[in-house]
Amino acid sequence: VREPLYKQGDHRFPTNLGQPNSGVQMGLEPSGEAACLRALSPLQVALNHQGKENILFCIGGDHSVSLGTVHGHAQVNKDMVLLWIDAHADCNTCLTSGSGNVHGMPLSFLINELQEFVPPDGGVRRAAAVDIAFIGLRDIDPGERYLLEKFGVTYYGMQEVDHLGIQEVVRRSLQEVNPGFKRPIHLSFDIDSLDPGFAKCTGTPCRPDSRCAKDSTLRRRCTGQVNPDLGDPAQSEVTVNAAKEVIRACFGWQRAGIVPSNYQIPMPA
Ligand code: NNH
Ligand code: MN
Ligand code: MN
Ligand code: MN
Repeated sequence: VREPLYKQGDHRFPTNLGQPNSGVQMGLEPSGEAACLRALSPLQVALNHQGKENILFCIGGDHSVSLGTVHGHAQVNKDMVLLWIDAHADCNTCLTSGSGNVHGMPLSFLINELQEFVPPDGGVRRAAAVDIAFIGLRDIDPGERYLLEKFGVTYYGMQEVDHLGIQEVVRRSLQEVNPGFKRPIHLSFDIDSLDPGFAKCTGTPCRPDSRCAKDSTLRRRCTGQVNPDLGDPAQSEVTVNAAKEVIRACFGWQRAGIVPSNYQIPMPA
């Protein structure tokens, strides 16, 4: 838990994560499906103790870790909204999943409206379908597509990102799930939302243009998020660097650099 480097309302940081009690979760490394249980209580404790302006950042994996982080965050901030940045929709139920991988299912347990389709889960806190926006989707399974349409979930695929630009897509997403930008945001970021040119070492890489749509069915059986075992050392370094860039961006880092608050231009003598 640490203070964000940017100011609230900073127009250069359109996700507005600077608002109180927001959290970011990033799926990393192939540690497996039980990780969600370990994420649960620390996240909740940290959110209970953090100052109003802080962001909680959780790195864990695989992406089923979100089951714990979303539950923990929603328990503390019931009005939380959820941004899901991912190539995949991760809302397969145990019965619609073709792979059986839990990291393709976490949202089936976390969306209120889907509860009749999944086994009882012992009281996980959830979000309503209208409180979720997906960004970056490009490989949605048939059952997932059905559920997204049935419950009117907001989603923007890569076509919209290409056409409108990521900033406009984020702005529209937040406008839909969080009009007025008053509610805390939980950002769940899957490394496979990135172009595999920057993040190859993940279980289900998926090129962001539409030509790739079916590629990943071949790789469907892999699990894992940033997984250095899946590429050569050079690819692994590129992937880890991309992950680090995303993490730094969550705390206000920009390629343009940040103007230090008390900066004064050195004057010649
Ligand atoms: N939709 C597929 C499945 O259910 C792939 C999910 N893989 C992911 N999701 N990496 O982020 O198995
Ligand atoms: Mn994914
Ligand atoms: Mn995912
Ligand atoms: Mn994934």
